[in-house]
Amino acid sequence: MKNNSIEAAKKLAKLLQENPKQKVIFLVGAGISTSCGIPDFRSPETGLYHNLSKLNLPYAEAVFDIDFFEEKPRPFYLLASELYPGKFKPSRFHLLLKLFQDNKRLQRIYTQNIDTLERQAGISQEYIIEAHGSFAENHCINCKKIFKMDVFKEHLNKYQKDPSDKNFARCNSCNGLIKPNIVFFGEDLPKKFFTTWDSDLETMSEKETRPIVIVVGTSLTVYPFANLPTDVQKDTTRALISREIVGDFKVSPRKTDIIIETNSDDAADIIARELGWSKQLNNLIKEH
Ligand code: CNA
Repeated sequence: MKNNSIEAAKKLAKLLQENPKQKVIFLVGAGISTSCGIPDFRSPETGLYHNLSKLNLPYAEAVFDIDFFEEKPRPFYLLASELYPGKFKPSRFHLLLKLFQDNKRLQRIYTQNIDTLERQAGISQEYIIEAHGSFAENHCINCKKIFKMDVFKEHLNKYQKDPSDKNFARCNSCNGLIKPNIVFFGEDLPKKFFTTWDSDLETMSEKETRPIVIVVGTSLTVYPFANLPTDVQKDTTRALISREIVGDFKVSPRKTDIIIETNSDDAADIIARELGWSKQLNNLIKEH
């Protein structure tokens, strides 16, 4: 880890120590889960988009296109089998998030991830906004009927045993395809995402309630999520923990931005150490 990143991580921790009542809003993406063995989308060579190229998709994002899914559901089944919750453990960074909750410093986590690892780390649902939904529930893309998690999971299990199986999960009312409630391109984000962000933005206008906003492991390329760091009021400190400088941190950097250009787990270790949470972090790692 480069010296300036270590210094930046220490600076962030110092800010948190000097303002013990200040809470944190995290905006996170696939990068916080790569160390768990879940590939992100866009990292060269290892990212899912790179690996999906073997499926002859017209373009990589087609796997999340509702019209394409209706015509060819199979690529999404392949992607779902790579990401499906249950087979992965939270990373050190997820466990640091849990410590922010335990130490009463967590205001919110907005996650683009669909792996539910924030929940598995033990973070309470009231703090988590799953901006792009999750696999927890399904619906028919035709008549919108709701189905439980298992309905899609059963078909996914069959697909994993025999990828040539042509039976996809279908609605028992209209025979439409059943899809998990994860947000595809062109679909609306959950209402809660917008209403909660509006109320979190309000907390930024008062000095006493102003949080710090920390963006972690996202390429900031998927909208409207990518707009959140831009929305953050100028008086509010923003930090970025990532392998690369992205989005508004690159296009419109602010003097007060704290840039920690490194792996999220390495940053987690330094922040935990500086805040005196290393023992708690190690205990959580042992528990998981
Ligand atoms: P992305 O576009 O793949 O970007 C990931 C970013 O994280 C890149 O900038 C990487 O350089 C960076 N990065 C990768 N590993 C690390 C690391 N260890 N530490 C720090 N930074 C790292 O992913 P986004 O989240 O920005 O894109 C949004 C998509 C990805 C959402 O719609 C998700 O549903 C989707 N996605 C989710 C998962 C998951 O649930 N784990 C996995 C893959 C994709």
